[in-house]
Amino acid sequence: GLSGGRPPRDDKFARVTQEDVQYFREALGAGGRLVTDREGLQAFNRDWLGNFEGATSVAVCPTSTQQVSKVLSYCNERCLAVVPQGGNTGLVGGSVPVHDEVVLSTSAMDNIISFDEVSGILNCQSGCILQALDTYLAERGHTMPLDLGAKGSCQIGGNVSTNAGGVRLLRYGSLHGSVLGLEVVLANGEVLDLWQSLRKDNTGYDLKQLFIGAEGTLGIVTGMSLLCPARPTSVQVSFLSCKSFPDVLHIFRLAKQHLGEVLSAVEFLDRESLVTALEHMPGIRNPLPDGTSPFYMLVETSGSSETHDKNKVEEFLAEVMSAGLLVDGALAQDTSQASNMWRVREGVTEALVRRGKVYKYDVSLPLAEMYALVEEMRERLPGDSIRVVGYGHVGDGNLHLNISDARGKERQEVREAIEPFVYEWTRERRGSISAEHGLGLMKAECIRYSKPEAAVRIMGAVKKMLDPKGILNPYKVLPRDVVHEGC
Ligand code: FAD
Ligand code: S2G
Ligand code: ZN
Repeated sequence: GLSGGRPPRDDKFARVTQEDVQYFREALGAGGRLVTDREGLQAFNRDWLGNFEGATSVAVCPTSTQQVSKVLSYCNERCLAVVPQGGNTGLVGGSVPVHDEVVLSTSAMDNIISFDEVSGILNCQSGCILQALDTYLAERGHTMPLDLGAKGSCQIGGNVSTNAGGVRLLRYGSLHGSVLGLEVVLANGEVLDLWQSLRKDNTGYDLKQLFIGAEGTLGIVTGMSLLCPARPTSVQVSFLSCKSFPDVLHIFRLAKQHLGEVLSAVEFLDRESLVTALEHMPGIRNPLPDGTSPFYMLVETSGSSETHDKNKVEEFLAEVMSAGLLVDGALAQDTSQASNMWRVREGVTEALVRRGKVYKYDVSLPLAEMYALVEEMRERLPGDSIRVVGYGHVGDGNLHLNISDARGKERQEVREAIEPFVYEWTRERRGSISAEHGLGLMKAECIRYSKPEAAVRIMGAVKKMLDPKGILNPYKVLPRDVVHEGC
């Protein structure tokens, strides 16, 4: 579903010819993977939600920085538009072509280069899948500093490019802090070596930060160094139910107070989210006998002492109970109960897609008003096949408002009941219209709801400096009126 409608093809871009494909084939050499058949291209043209479908005629899978550099400098010369693609799990249409842009996939760049068990610093290529990195680190007593439901296919280069948040940001902070160094190939093929592996480096402007969250519009991230925490040896997961959103916030406060340094996640989901997950995700069950309370929470601690942490969690639950906030609660007794609790929370995304058409809004709001938007949306939407759900990362003030329509296709009257209301409502509270998923194509014309004109103009100037011809991920992130001509 496109908020602003699909932009027309910018005919400053050349169209791919057989000579281009031949050049890519030679640039990749024998080992390289190049996809040109319609069947094979589907996976590159279609986004995870199935909302956006492009029409590339060639997907290029380089295995090295040098190959990325060769491909990009050629495309820059030819003025061929390029979409960088990682695991293609993005939710805002940023990772697929709008028209016939070349797809440059990092899927074949999945080498782990080194890991230092003293400093916890990992060096790897962008195409490493998040889950694979976490498994590698687990064997070495460490963990990735982020976790999200797409871990099985999202790649660390895509995580960096969307500045992915996920369910552990509360504990390990954002990638702006965990990423120590980046290697980026610019539109003209120049390799920008920002690949330090230092916790501190105050020599000039911290340029790598520009590429974290740039969604592939400023350069292609090919490698990085990442600070990875020691893996917790004791993880306690509890699942609670309560009567109101103010109670959710009160419980969050108690969690910070009583669990403090071992607290690693505070997620919430409303009853509608829980019901949707239970209806559409076989293999998960309600962790509580209570399926009627309006709100549910998952509270996780990650520490190094089972007894110490269990005591803290039990004390926290007793405190929540004595404050009269708890309707029901359970502390996972084993890993299967703990993973079921997580599968309930992380299963909502997939469940919504299975139920029908999803209108997704990923907003940051002041905590006190975080759920009011869900209630207002319920007022504005018909109650027929529509279900309005709210869930997300309480600790980050990040609400995932999803409007689900069991009637699987986009309806204009539904979209118009939501937009621009949701964006205006968020702007009035100085929230963000994209907490973690990015702007992509879906919200490329919406940045001004959350950024002042001066900031948008500076972003346009940065884009023009780093990608003068505008070949990197065109039509995305920045509004068309600030992205200059070129080519
Ligand atoms: P892609 O989707 O391939 O690309 C994402 C963007 O980054 C695109 O604009 C692309 O052009 C650009 N890009 C990709 N690789 C590179 C590169 N090497 N260099 C430059 N640009 C690049 N997101 C969250 O933040 N938090 C969540 O909790 C979360 N949960 C999710 C759960 C599910 C089930 C799903 C399907 C998605 C979820 N997401 C979440 C969204 C998505 O997984 C993240 O945005 C993720 O970081 C995308 O990684 P990817 O490798 O799939 O990137
Ligand atoms: C989450 C995933 C996408 C969504 O589950 O935390 O970021 O909106 C989301 O369901
Ligand atoms: Zn999220």
